[in-house]
Amino acid sequence: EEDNAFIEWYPRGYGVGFKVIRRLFETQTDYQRLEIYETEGFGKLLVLDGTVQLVEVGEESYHEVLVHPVLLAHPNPRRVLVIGGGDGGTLREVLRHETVEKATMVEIDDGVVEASYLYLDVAKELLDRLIKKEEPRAELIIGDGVKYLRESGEKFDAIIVDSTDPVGPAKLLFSEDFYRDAYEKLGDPGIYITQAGSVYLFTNELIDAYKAMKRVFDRVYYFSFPVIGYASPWSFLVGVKGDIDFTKVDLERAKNLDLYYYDPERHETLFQMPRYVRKLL
Ligand code: AG3
Repeated sequence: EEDNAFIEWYPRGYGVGFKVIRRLFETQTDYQRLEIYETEGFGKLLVLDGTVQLVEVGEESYHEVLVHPVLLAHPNPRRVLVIGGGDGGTLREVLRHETVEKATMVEIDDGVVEASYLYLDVAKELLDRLIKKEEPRAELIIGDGVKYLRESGEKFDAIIVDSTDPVGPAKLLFSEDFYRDAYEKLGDPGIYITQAGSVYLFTNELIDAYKAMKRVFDRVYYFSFPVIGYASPWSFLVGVKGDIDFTKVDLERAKNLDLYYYDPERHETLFQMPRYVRKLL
């Protein structure tokens, strides 16, 4: 690796890198190796097991796109479950929806929550309130999302999976069994979204996840977006229970959100997918 740079290496030697000023923190949590860097131009960088999770400047290019399209496609999302997302960015976006009465975030690694609270300007105040149990509309559960979903007696209008890559430890979150548990715990109508990896570099994983979701959900959609810090384009998969048309979003509710990357008035532009990938889906 080059001096003063952090590079994430993807398969076949494809790299995504940031010039860094210094490493601010590193630790081995119970689940993964966690590092935080100060970058030259993008604020702080959170890395888990060598993979970029976010940079402060541009994290909205991921969090807005993961959250708002599905919540604006659902007619009235009140109960939301977030699996993963320990930095708090996803939950922060969820709570911007006034329809949401209660959001639950299940993060397996409290080391991610703690380091994000201490070092990142992503959702500091929210994480503080969650840790102190002072956030009226949300709760944080430190635990295994797979187990939580299987055992939960609740139903959710939306389930949002903000995991690490569809390879390695998060692999279970991309299995047909997990999708079946999610389908069962969704209300009717209900909507599910997961990030699904780099279109070019994890194409096979994207296709496998899409096919597994097709066996479970009533409708499945794919889309992609260029996320700052990830090998672009990045893919997302949406599963629907019941009757939701994910090609349409509520533009009235969107007006209250003041978005920076995701453009609800151009929702149709999300569905961009390279032709060779579309043909495999
Ligand atoms: N979760 C998605 C991380 C996937 C990135 N993969 C990679 N860089 N190889 C991000 C957490 C942000 N809330």
